Amino acid sequence: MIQPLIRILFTFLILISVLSTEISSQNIVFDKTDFVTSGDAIPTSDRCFRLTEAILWSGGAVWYKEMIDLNDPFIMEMDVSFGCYDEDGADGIVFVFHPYLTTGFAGEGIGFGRLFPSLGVEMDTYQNYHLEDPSYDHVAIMTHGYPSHEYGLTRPKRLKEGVSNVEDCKTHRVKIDWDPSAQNLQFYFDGQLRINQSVDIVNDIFGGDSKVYWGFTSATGGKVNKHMICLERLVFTETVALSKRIRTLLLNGDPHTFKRMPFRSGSATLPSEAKEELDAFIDFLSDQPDHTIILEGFTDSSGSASANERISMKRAESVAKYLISKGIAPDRIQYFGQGEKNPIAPNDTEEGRLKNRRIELRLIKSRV
Ligand SMILES: [Ca+2]
Ligand SMILES: [Ca+2]
Repeated sequence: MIQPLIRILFTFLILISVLSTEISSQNIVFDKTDFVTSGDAIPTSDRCFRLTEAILWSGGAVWYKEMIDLNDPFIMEMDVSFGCYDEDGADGIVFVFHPYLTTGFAGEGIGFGRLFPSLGVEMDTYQNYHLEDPSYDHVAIMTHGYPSHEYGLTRPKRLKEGVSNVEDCKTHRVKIDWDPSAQNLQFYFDGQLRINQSVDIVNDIFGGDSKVYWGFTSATGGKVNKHMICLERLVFTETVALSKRIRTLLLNGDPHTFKRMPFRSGSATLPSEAKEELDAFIDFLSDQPDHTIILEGFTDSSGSASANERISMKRAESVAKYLISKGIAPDRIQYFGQGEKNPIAPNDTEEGRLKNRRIELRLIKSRV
């Protein structure tokens, strides 16, 4: 009984932190469909993934589908668990930036081995003597998939101060914070700042290319553990250029939900971060003159159905007006208010309601 209560309290605290920064930053509303898995990794809930089961020589990875731009800030928080076996446990989890959606070597490579070029924040739970691993569970920034600390960007240190083992059947909170203006990478474990490293990731690691995927890799070898991650919070500016995946989806007639339209409850004013996202669509929409642009507004279930229909229509209209102000012909755009119909998330949490307050975009090819 106590654990669910703690979980609820924890979720509540996270929500407060998310909501308090909602207006000024780019908190991403996400779920498992925003990620791709490889190897043995599988989603176990909307935002949790099992990277490996506690079996011999297993490897798995979870990657965010879209590339990010390392010239923009990136913050990610998650809960990780390294399983329950200490003495016989291995190998850990690595947070990775890498330009390809691939998984590296298992065992001591922790699914990160041989990924080139790459930067990995290694959370290593097994001591490989020949890699200069210390006896305690440790963290270090590693580059290009070299698992040996001889080549690490930082020296290994304990994941948590005064703690030698984190394979303790518990979840641990991890936060990665990349600040491109200061060129500084921070790693927090259970609230403790453990790595604070200045590094020019774009130039020194990726040869000037700032577009990368990010994700997690994990592996077992001759020793095993069940490795899990649950993503809690993402803040980053999505790649401004519209991804090929979204273009294809739209040209197939599928709807696209805008990621960064956190309309305040009851308001139809276009949030400023929404404009940035819409700007990425302008060129693409201009290039499809034979397609009608359909905008549909949706709300959460708070308030009356008729008021929700009205406000959702106004929100869709705000988006339409913005597109028109950027040069899209008004007669190409149709907008509708669907109110609280078709929720995509439960309406009994603020997080779910925020997801439901959304605008969907569809393209329909006009008859010639
Ligand atoms: Ca190791
Ligand atoms: Ca251990």
